[in-house]
Amino acid sequence: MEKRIYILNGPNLNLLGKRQPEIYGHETLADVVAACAKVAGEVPVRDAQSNHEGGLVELIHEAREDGLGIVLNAGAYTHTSVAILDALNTFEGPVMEVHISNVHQRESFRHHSYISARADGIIVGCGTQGYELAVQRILRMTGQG
Ligand code: CA2
Repeated sequence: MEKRIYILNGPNLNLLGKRQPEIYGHETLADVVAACAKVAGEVPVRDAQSNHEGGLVELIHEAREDGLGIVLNAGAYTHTSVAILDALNTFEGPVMEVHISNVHQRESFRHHSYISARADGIIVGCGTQGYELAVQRILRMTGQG
């Protein structure tokens, strides 16, 4: 079965490029996915966004079947969700945690991440380029880049 790189986004990230550009930039989620697909080259990408915690858990379960690796920006669930951490712990490939903003320069409730305990790498504060860097890292970790 051909494996895919999953690019998963959590709540409100469907608004990327449409609100708060001073924090999250001008690129839309579609722009971000297109840039990731370019970096991934021959390796297919599967992108999805959910505003629901259970939706993200189910997408991670899907990745258990054919995921080469997961790039995850869990949005605000990063700071609250043991369920997403538990799901990630059932996935065998590399997991890259991405945050567009530098969460460490923001409110203290954004400084802790449940995802980080499982993530193989964490990219924060690199804007939407962070997703491309994460894809590049998954390719390298899986011997394809
Ligand atoms: O910096 C990030 O990528 C975050 O994961 C974004 C989350 C925030 O809760 C995390 O602490 C850090 C919020 C996503 C909201 O996305 C929007 C995008 C455009 C406009 C409004 C919200």
